[in-house]
Amino acid sequence: ATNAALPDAPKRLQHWIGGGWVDSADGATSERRSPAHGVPVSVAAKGGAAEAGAAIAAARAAFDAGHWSRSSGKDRATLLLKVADLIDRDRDAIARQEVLESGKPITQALAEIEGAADLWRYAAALARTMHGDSHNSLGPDMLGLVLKEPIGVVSLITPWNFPFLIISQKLPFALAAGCTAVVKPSELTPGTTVMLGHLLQEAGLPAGVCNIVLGYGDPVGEILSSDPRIDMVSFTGSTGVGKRISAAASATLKKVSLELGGKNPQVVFPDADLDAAADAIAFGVYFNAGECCNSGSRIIVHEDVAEALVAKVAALSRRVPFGEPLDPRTQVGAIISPEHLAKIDGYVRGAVAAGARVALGGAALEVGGLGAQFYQPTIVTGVTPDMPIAREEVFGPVLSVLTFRDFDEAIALANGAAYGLSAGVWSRDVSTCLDFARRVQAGTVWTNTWMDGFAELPFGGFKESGQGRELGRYGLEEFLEVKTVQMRIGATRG
Ligand code: TXE
Repeated sequence: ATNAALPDAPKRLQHWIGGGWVDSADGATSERRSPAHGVPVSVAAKGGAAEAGAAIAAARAAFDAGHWSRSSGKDRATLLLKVADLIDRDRDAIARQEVLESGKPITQALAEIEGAADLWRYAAALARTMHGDSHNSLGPDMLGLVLKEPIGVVSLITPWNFPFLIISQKLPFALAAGCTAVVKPSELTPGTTVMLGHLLQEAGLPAGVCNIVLGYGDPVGEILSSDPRIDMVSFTGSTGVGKRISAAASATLKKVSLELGGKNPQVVFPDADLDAAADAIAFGVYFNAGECCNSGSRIIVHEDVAEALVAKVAALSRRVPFGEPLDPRTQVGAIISPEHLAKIDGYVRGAVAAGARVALGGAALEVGGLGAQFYQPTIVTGVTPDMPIAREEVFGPVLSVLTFRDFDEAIALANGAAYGLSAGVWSRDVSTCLDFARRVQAGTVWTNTWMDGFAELPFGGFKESGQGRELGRYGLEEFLEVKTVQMRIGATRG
């Protein structure tokens, strides 16, 4: 029954350059197999320097021509709204492709596509309300204007964990600002970004305003980070690649916006509602199989309630339905690749070797009728702050549990990682929550909740979790330049 739901033939994917759909000049392709089923689900053109160069030239020419970059906010908004409607129309097909390439469960893919459509609508609203500033008190014959202009040609480089959502955190905001773009999706999950390109074309986006080049970080991503015709790079992915992009972009001082990894603490005080906390912790670490920058992978719990909390989380973990991603009952799907599965397992083995204990799971899992690319919901206790599992991004369904005795120790542990993406605090005392929220080094703080997200609220990281913000007004501002105009007025009048 499972295999009957799989496609007969893999989807053929081409680059979108200057308004046309093309293969690579040298005919190179790369095949993607479903991580859950092991069958080919897409065959993508594999771009090189020729395709990257042509796409950058097309985006540059489109920007300089001005038919998009100088269009009205009203016209941009109209187009973005049309795209949102087309995403809704094709939601099922997009979600299916996302499942087949990423291994995530279908219900979560559907929610992701719905959330993405909302971002296109939100960006449309921003396109019509963005404005600069004026200064009328600089003196009797001076007027100052602060104009907001699109920054120019932007590279948008995206990862495999939420392919459609993450491109939708960038592209509609860049387009609302009036930028033109070259998009490079992850080589593991190119399909839904290509589907989006077709929707942009159907909505009437002028040729060259958005271009898509399929391929790997080397060479496509590197060219998109260094070419002098690019004005800004917006990247989501690993901190290591983020640093490389930042270095590559520095030769021409491109603006760089980075959404990188996290090692997000959830701090549970003894007065917390432990049932609510356990529920959110289980969701926060197993959502998207833990392949999530916001994974709440580090539990920092008061020692008085640690045992009770771990027991509650373990009980919930045993009930998490994982397996066939196309089954609407599934909540945890496959791991993205065999290499990544080995990396996750390595963190668990390493922690055990260093003295930690596996309270639940701790091994790969074969799901009947499917491949072996699954990992059990896993809880590791007795973790100390020096262990790699406590400091580095595991990016799997693996929870590390640390304990604390007082507030200051909790803050020190929470802030003890190089990352600073998000953090959670669980307490019934609002001043404990607020005190924690003000002292923790994180771009987002959830209090008595985890991983809610709103188009209106900015998202991004402190420290090595990145720079810049997406979503909210900030998500638009990233793609805007500021121009100051100083006018002497009335001086020529006799
Ligand atoms: O990410 P990469 P990977 C973390 C997570 C995961 C690890 C590796 O810890 O285990 O990263 O995942 C492109 N110049 N996150 O290897 O390599 C690449 O082609 C320009 C966190 O998949 O960062 C892809 O399009 N681009 C994260 C994109 O970068 C380059 C989400 C991301 O790939 C490049 C995913 C280069 N030199 C992984 N090299 C999050 N923050 O949510 C690669 N790329």
